[in-house]
Amino acid sequence: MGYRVAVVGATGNVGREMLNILAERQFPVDELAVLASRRSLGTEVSFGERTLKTLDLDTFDFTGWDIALFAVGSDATKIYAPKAAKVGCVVIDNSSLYRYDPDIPLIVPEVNPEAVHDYAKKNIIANPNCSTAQMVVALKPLHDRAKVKRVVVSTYQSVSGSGAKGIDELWDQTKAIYNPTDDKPPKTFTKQIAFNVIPHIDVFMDDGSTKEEWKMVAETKKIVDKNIKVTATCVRVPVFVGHAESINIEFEDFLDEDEARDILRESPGIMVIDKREDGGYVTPVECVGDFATFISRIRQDSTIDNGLNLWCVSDNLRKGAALNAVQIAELLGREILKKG
Ligand code: 11C
Repeated sequence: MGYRVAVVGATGNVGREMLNILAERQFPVDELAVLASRRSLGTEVSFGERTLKTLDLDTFDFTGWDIALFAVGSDATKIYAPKAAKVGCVVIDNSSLYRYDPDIPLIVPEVNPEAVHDYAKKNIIANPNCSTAQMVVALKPLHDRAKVKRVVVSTYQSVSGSGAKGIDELWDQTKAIYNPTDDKPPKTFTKQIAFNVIPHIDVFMDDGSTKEEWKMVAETKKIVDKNIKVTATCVRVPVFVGHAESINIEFEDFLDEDEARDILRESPGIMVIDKREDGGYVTPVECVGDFATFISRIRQDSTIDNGLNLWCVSDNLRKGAALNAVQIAELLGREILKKG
């Protein structure tokens, strides 16, 4: 016996990836409902070999459904997630709405799987922001060995983090560069994204950081350890899919770069590609469609006592969103629901 699973926001980039990943990982699905807003109603989506028609989220009754994977914005989540949770369907939510609620676990299965046992307080589990997810996968095994004190991270985030409209804007502006009569002013981003980089993701906060940067701080504390200090600069780059991060870590104890490489090699969800030669590292285009978080450029930071630098790349639509959500569903199934 398997699960009755609903995917909410099935026509979006993340919703479609959720369906791909459920099929690829052969999640034990007995019945699948693909839900969308009225605007996208009837749109067809693929699930393995099958093509499914989307149903109306507004009128859908979640009674009797085991798990709902939500991939819609916070506004829609606020309306529909409590409806599902109330009738016993466990919500795994990809929006930022519930991430900082102390009664709702925020889970990266490689890092804090034990938090799944707190799901029942609200019947909702939150999925982290993409830039946090890949970073904490890398931090956790190193933290277990040498205790992370402080992290300085700079991100290089692809336009797919802003959804399909971000992808379209990069595509249209890139074409327009070669055709100056075809002006494509910024709409989704605040400045030109083609052939440019923009140090601004999400809204500005009072202290001068952006919300994306704040999320990396707050979510790392909630998922890994509240004592870890994080300072982040988040930057949008003209890449379609795949977020990259330059991570500088200061530890309590000394950790040699070779030992760090060995630890990361043995850790779940991580693929180390770290040869000190041309091309001996991973870039975003190479990680697209993959499940792993790739780590390269592992090296000592000789400017502090116990410091390491590394380069971390992952598919933001997968580990950063859909894959992590499906892994949470697998964890929930294994530990709690036990049907599959
Ligand atoms: C981006 N990280 O790359 C964002 C997208 O809080 O789930 C995901 C926003 C979130 O633009």
